[in-house]
Amino acid sequence: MIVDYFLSEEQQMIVEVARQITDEKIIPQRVELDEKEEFPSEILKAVAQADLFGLYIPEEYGGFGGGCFDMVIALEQFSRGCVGVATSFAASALGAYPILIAGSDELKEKYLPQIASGEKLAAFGLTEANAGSDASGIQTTAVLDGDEWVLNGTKQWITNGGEAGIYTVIAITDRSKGPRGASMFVIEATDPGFSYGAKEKKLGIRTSSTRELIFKDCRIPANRLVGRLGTGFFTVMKTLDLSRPGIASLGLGLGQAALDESVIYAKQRIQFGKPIISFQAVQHMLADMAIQLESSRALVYATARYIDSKPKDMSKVSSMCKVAATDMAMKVSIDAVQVLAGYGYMRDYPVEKMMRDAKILQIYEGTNQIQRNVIGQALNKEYSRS
Ligand code: COS
Repeated sequence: MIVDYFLSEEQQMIVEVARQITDEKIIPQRVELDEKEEFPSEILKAVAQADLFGLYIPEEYGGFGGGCFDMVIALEQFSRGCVGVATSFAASALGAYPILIAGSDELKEKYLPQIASGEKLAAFGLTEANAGSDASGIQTTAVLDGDEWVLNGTKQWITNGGEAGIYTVIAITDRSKGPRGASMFVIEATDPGFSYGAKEKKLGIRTSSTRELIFKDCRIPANRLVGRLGTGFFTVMKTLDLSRPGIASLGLGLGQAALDESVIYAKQRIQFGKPIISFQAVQHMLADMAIQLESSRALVYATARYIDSKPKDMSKVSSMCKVAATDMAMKVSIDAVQVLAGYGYMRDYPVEKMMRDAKILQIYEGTNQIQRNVIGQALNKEYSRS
């Protein structure tokens, strides 16, 4: 029994719908999707039919009109089944956020309904070969030529690459202006001069698609600029503030699944004539897993609700919940493999996949070291004010 977080009726419904998709579609297919490294198209169709792609999109653009908390509780369910599937869903929101945060009415009207209905997936293009943690070190350029922007460069490790129809991509528009010299654009999959690299082979989340986005004189209309010229870096930072609690919730679902598997196994596994759950060494491991999981859940839920109150600055709290829940997921999934021991190491049980999948949570959307920098710098600022 987990703590009651007093969800509204609507929120309980979101959990229920996402839980059903997870139990009926994701869990039965996750091993095969992982082994074949196959994109979960059929599952995402079911998510679209259940109207969950529009959870965070305003009703005027065909969405449900919810917010960060609604995304968190849906993502938590999906990642209980498979973080790879949940990542494909979350990455569409990540790609849509820049349009939502900074896009013109025209861009919102054109793209958000397609994303809300699940007709098209979105993706977010920031990372490059030499710009990961150092997000402002990107090299991709966009130059205005008449009434078109011309993009050149390569984005790396882009989730939903090759599967999405809509991409929000940051490029340098004036190198001399530092962080104020980058701008955000919407790219469509069919734009001339836009292509993809090969699908990457990954340690975990193998069902998700990760590819390079390659721009060779890619021409797009001038009105695909998202927000004002030179505001791209700021839009990226605000996007990540909004999306990181979603990554935290992937940690919650994975942590819950790892704990569930561990307790069920420990009750069944007999050694020295008793179920291993009766041994204190195992009980203490399970207790620590449960404590870490529930404290992370409390922090992530509180943070998501706070973010929905639209505070002026949310970087610190967003990073805090990302670190807490994803470090927890890594620890809890490693411990789950330990509780299941020899069986846990075999692919017949799901915990080895959970351990492989957990690792990316500490890396993508900003490594947990970068999150600690953000938190540390925010503390430094807060305490200089008082
Ligand atoms: N919201 C609004 N503005 C922000 C912001 C935020 N969350 N974070 C930074 N800014 C602003 C700063 O205030 C600064 O503006 P001023 O010049 O007016 O003060 C500007 O942006 C530059 O900020 P800063 O100097 O802190 O930028 P840095 O280049 O030092 O980088 C980090 C900051 C490391 C935090 C950033 O590069 C980052 O988040 N990196 C990780 C990126 C990431 O998540 N990559 C994973 C791939 S994305 S899936």
